[in-house]
Amino acid sequence: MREPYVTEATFGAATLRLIQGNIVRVTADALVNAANSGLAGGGGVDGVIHRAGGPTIMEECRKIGRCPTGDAVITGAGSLPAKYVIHAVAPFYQDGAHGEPDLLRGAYTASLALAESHDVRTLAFPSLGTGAYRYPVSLAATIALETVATHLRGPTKLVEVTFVLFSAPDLAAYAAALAHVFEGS
Ligand code: AR6
Repeated sequence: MREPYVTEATFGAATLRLIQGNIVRVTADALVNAANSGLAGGGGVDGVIHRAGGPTIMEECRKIGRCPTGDAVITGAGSLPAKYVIHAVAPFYQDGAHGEPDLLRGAYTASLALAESHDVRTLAFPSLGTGAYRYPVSLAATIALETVATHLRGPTKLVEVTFVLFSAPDLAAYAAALAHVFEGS
């Protein structure tokens, strides 16, 4: 039997969608970066966002300094077609017994709070934590989608939240998780 596969869900006036692609090719009010707590730049999403957005994003990151794991900070978006970059710090996954679920949830919750306080209407997330930080994608997908769905069920200025998944297997994992999140609603 095929896994249920859902790539779009509506919550009141807001839409949550899943797409496969490169986050810097997405136009949104804010893009979320998969950052580290030193806001020091790196590979993966972080590398691509700083390369595409230019040096002003790093200048702003240096002024902010640090961001604890499980939290997020906001900067401008340089030359990217967005107003803001929200730098969210996922945990490095050890075994799941070191607070990883709460920290991953915190990275999403903090990003959503910054989006609301900056009047963001359209927001794009990558799959935080599931690259260099090795969070298992199906576990991360459930936390990511439950956190965003819970947020969108409450009062929100957001009208569209897009998860930009880099690979087809990651998109499939998120689509299966979204079907389960929706079933439980
Ligand atoms: N667009 C969308 N998703 C992408 C892209 C892209 N252009 N590039 C990679 N991914 P990662 P993390 C996917 O490693 O695990 C950095 O060095 C990737 O396949 O970017 O939170 C930072 O500086 C994976 O599914 O973030 C930190 O030190 C997901 O995005 C550390 O890595 C996240 O992978 C953060 O690690």
